[in-house]
Amino acid sequence: MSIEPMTARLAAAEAVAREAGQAALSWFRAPETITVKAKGRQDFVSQADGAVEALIRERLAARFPEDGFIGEEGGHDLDAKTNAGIWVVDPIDGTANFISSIPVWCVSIAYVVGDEIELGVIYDPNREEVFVARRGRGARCNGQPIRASRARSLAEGTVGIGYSPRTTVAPLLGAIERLLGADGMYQCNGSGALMLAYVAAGRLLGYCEAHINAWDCLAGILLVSEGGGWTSDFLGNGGLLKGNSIVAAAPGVAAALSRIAGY
Ligand code: LIP
Repeated sequence: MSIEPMTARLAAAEAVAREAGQAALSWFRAPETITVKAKGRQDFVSQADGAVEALIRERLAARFPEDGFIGEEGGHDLDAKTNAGIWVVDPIDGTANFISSIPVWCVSIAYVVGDEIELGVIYDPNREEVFVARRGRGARCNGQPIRASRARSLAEGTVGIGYSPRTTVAPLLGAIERLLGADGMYQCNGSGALMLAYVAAGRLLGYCEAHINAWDCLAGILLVSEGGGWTSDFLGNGGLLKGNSIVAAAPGVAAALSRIAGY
């Protein structure tokens, strides 16, 4: 019996995320073997990132040779003539934590066809949590359905706010000031993918960042929307290759957080 292609891709994405996460965990548990380079200001990479991305790229290309691939470390392989879809991968999201032995990082794999995110998998091997979403079929964590928070006010919880030197500090400081003024609270755990997964699971009320890359956020965006949350239009205006701002929120606080983010 032939398996429907998207079903096959979702099963493969989860299996590859788990294998990649365990490979990353082996590096994480041997910090003396990790060498770190700076790609830019507060933008680090280790040989673990490259090795794990190569593993993911190899496994997916072997199963789905017609698909394109965009990875944080290895760049993109896009052939518009043949692509059935594009895998968008961050092998280790939360790199700053990973290289500092802080167990807050994950593997993020998304699959995009045209302007739709079809599949998203985020695997956190530190907590043994696998977040999975397929467009139109809901979101799950370790097989159990997850949903965005039912909060009606930002005063009821915490919002994740990401930052990188790709933007000035003004959007960050403005968002923090407006959020605190609305009796909200913020956190930044260093992994945009995990913070988006936590919005989908109702642990955070929302997440925003003035500029984030597609490989950091596409899986998380699908998790949030399939968990009943709201997200801004990340892929519009070239977000796949240029990155974009992101606002993701529980439905009851989406308008308030969009105003507070200001982008
Ligand atoms: C990180 C993102 C985070 C962002 C950081 C960094 P990385 O990804 O997940 O949202 O604020 O600047 O880009 O570099 O750890 O894969």
